[in-house]
Amino acid sequence: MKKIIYLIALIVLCGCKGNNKTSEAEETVIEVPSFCADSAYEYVAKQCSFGPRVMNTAAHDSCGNYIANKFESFGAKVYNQYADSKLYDGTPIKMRNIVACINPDANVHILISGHWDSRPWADHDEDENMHHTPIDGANDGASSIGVMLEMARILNDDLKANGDSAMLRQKGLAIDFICWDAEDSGTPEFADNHDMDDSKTWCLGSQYWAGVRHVEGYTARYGINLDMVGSNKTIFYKEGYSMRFAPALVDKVWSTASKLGYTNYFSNETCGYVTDDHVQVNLGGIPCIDIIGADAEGDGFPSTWHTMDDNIDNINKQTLKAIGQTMLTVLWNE
Ligand code: AHN
Ligand code: ZN
Repeated sequence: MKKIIYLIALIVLCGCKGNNKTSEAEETVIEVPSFCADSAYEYVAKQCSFGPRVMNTAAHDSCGNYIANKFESFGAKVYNQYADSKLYDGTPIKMRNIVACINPDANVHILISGHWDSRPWADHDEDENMHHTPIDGANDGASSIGVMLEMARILNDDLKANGDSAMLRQKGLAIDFICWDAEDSGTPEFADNHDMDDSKTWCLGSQYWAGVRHVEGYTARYGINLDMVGSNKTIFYKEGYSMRFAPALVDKVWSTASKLGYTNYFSNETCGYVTDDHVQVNLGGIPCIDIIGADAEGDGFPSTWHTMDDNIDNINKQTLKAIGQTMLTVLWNE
């Protein structure tokens, strides 16, 4: 397997007088597996093939089963959190958070998350006739899960192939991949009351989880939430709540990306505060950042955001690679 060699420490100087060895070089080379963007892309396409993942639909239920089964096929212990909630207008919804844990018996847990639902309304589409039509959410939803599935595949391969020297066993780490439901349920732009403070209408799955964990007493060292990590022409700014709650983790991720050469994706500029699932994880007491795609050529979210164009045609493998390789490198250097 092709490995990426990542040099973390180079030189340790020894300046003892009277020692004719005036310097000593010490190298630590960490080999990080290669993230396969083709594989992640297939997982994104597969999720989209079910149709929009809108709560209370057959497509949603089938795709939920696909995601849970796929994680299980990668050796994960899967927890399902089923819960009832309500949309902004009172419509009852059935939610399912899917938590997939790799190497579950380890002492220290790290949480990686993203939402798997897709927006029920293309309310940002330029064609007003589409505003009530659900979207595929290839980027907004499926991309994060695609990256997480590929990470799980690689972590499981490492556990199977490398015994006690597998990365997670060496470090005593468990990775919990949490797939949030009902993130994109927030009050649509066409609703009469969309101007009021509607932050509580988004992120319903993670709000539920912040109150009731999948395992009682669950905690993690930190969390990284992924959102819209697969589109063309995208850029990742340092997000406001992430900087407030976990600035050192933001630095760790962004400097890892920079060492890998992904400075065109990971900008050192900050952006505003985004209401997203990481906020709920932070409120639940676990420091968590959000890696959320923005439009590299304009202001705000990617141009396909909450439009009918958020489909598989606008998914970019290089973007998936930049995120996936950065994530693996962060874990392998934990
Ligand atoms: C708000 O627009 C309030 N939050 C954006 C979070 C989001 C929506 N991420 C993806 N879709
Ligand atoms: Zn969205």
